[in-house]
Amino acid sequence: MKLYYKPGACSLASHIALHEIGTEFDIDQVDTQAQKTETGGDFGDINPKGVVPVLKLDNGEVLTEGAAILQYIAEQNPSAGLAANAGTMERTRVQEHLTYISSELHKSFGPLFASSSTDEQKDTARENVAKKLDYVNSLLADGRQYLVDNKFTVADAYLFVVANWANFTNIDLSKWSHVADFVKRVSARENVQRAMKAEGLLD
Ligand SMILES: N[C@@H](CCC(=O)N[C@@H](CS)C(=O)NCC(=O)O)C(=O)O
Repeated sequence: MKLYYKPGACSLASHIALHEIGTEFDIDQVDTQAQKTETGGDFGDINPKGVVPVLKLDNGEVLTEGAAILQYIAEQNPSAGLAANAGTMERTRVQEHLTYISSELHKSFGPLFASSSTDEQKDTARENVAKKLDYVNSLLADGRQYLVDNKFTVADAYLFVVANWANFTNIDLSKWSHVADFVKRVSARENVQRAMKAEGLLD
C-alpha cells in the first residue's frame, strides 16, 4: 500500500493508523499546489479530487476520503482494535465521530489555512472551530480517554490530527482542557510519534 500525504494534514490520521496496524507501506509526499508527488507522479491523475489522503492498494485500486481510508486500514488488521466490526454499535459510533470530525470540525478549520481568507473570515472561522471544540470537549468531559468504548480507534487518530491544528492557527486549545489533554495523550503514543517523525513534524 502507498499513502499519499501532506505533512501535518488530515492524511496524518491515516499515516498513524497504518503504523498502528503494523503493516508495511510506502509514503509519497504530495505538493497539492503543484499537484505533483515527491516521486515525480502527477497527483491529478492519481486523485482527480486533488486532495490528500489517498491510499493506493497493492492491486492498484485507489481509495480516497479520509473516513473511508481509515476504516479500510482498520479492517486490514482487526486485532489492532482500530474499529469494532461492521454492524456493531461500537462501529457505528466510530462512523458517527469520523463523520462529525470530517464534515464539521475539519471543515471549520478550512478558512484558517486558505491564503485568500481575510482577517475577518479567519475570526469567523475561529468562532466556528470554538463551537465544534465545545462539543468535543463536552464529550470528553465524562473522563473517557478515547472517543468510543475507551479504546483508541481511527476516530481518535483523526480527532488528534484536527484538534492539533488549533496549535498552528492561533487558537488557544487550553480553553478546552479535555481536548488539550486528549491531544497530549494521543501525541505520546509511539505510533503517533513515528508517523509525525516520518512527516518531518518531530525530530
Ligand atoms: N473530503 C476529503 C477532504 C480532504 C482534505 O481536505 N485534504 C486537504 C488536507 S487536510 C488537502 O489536501 N487540501 C489541499 C491543499 O492543502 O492544498 C477527505 O475527507 O479526505
